[in-house]
Amino acid sequence: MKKRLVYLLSCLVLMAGLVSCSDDDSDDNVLPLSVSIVNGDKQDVVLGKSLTLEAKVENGENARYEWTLNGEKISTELTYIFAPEKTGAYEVKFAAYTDKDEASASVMVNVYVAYSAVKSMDDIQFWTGEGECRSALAVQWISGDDWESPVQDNVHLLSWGYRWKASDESTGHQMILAIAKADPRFFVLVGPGFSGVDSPSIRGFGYDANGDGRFSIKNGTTSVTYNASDFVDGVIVLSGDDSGDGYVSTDSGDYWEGGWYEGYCSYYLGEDGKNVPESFDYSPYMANLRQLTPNSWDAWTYSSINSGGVNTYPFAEWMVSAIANPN
Ligand SMILES: [Ca+2]
Repeated sequence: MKKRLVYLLSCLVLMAGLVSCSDDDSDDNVLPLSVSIVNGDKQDVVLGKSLTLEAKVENGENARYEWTLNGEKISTELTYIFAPEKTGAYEVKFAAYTDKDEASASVMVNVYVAYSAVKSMDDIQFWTGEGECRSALAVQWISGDDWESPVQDNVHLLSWGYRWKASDESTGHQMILAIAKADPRFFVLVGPGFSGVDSPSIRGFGYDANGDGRFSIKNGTTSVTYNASDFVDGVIVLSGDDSGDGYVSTDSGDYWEGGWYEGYCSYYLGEDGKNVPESFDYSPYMANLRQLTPNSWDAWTYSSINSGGVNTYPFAEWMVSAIANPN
């Protein structure tokens, strides 16, 4: 392949000089077949919608095309419209064959549930807690590489409702713990804060987005793995040297974000009110020092760099509801 590439490059150089390529070794003279899938190797689609996958083929004269889904042949066209019926991660592969050559490219398509849009607190479907006051928690995960201007399909800003009594003096941290306990899909890593274990910090958020009951994160450096059953009431309290950095979800259909030095969960507060705030401001408090107020909105995002200048804001206009409590 390398040899062929070098030959190709030298041909191009020669052609630029208006000198034609030699026909001496005709087999190697054919430009290599290559294929790619438009929009890249990881794409998301909401369950209920379809995703048009388009392949690009170069030097594929008379080539035969084949799309496969998890190994099964599904189409022989250049374009394949994928209309999944279940959530999950699907490997869709495109291959082109000529008499002498073949090439393929694949895309991992994550199919997630169609969450309901949230414009006001009444739109939130998951509720826990008791009392006359209501607050909302929202956590944002972004899939794909573009965090600054992601497309809506890659923004997952899920929200939960929390009821509390005014006499409880509930904090933002208590709201997170209560929701983690109540929602079997929601997972939280907690670590010590800036003044030790008495001031907890949030180190990570996870969500069993494909709803298969499995959730697992693995640390690429230490190989430490936490499974759903390791979380107690939805929470793992980190100790020792484990900062929460370096974990990734082992299930590409789930959401995970976490860390402390390499990136961190950042905390935003919106204006109190029944409707989703139009914008959120960076919280001046750690969650355990943030006193909830009636109709308050707390939002968390993940920022890749530990710097006040580079933060990922909540895309409030795209807020959706976490899946309602299981029966
Ligand atoms: Ca899962």
